[in-house]
Amino acid sequence: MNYSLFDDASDVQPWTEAICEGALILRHFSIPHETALLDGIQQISSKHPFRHLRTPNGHRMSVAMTCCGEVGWVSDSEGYRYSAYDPENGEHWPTMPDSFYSLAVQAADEAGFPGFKPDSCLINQYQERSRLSLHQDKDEKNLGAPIVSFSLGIPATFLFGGMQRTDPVQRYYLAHGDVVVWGGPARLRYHGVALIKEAAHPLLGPQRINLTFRQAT
Ligand SMILES: O=C(O)CCC(=O)C(=O)O
Ligand SMILES: [Mn+2]
Repeated sequence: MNYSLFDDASDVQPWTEAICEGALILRHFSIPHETALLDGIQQISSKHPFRHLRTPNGHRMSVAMTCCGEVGWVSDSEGYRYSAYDPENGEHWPTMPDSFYSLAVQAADEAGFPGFKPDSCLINQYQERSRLSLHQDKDEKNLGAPIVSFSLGIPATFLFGGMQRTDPVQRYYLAHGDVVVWGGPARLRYHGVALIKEAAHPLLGPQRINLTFRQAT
């Protein structure tokens, strides 16, 4: 199926926007590859549907999640962790599609992090009024590797803070096709997503999908 919004997606010009040392946004990066990404998400979520996990203290997350890769990120009353198995059905998470892997490696490389070997991709689904509160990604064993985060669908405001939760937060508009990479001195910066506003995307409808690649094991 051809999902592309552009007559010739290879015409789209990407550009880079710095956030701070170790963090940047690759604008439009994934637009030429949107068909492969959307096909992959469809295949993964048909067998491992998006679900609203509970935080360790019992709150239902407003973002729905699924995963692919060697391990997937899960949360329940026992805490946050990576698991090789989908807790909904006990099956191994699906293999990360080759297209996902190579795009994540390429994005990391362009951001100045060569040799990225993602073994986990968390797929987040946001709808109107979903949000992700400020947090650090610190459940990964390899904090030397960056986080590579793809945005698809309706826009979001990405919140990028400091090393303390109470540090000031910068706000970045993220659109379909944008990729945020943070690593090195920025790897443990607090970040989150502000309340999603009602919108519709021509390919994805009223949702935002975020793919977050990590080197977790
Ligand atoms: O949706 C986003 O842009 C960020 C997602 C995120 O920070 C996470 O899944 O840990
Ligand atoms: Mn995160």
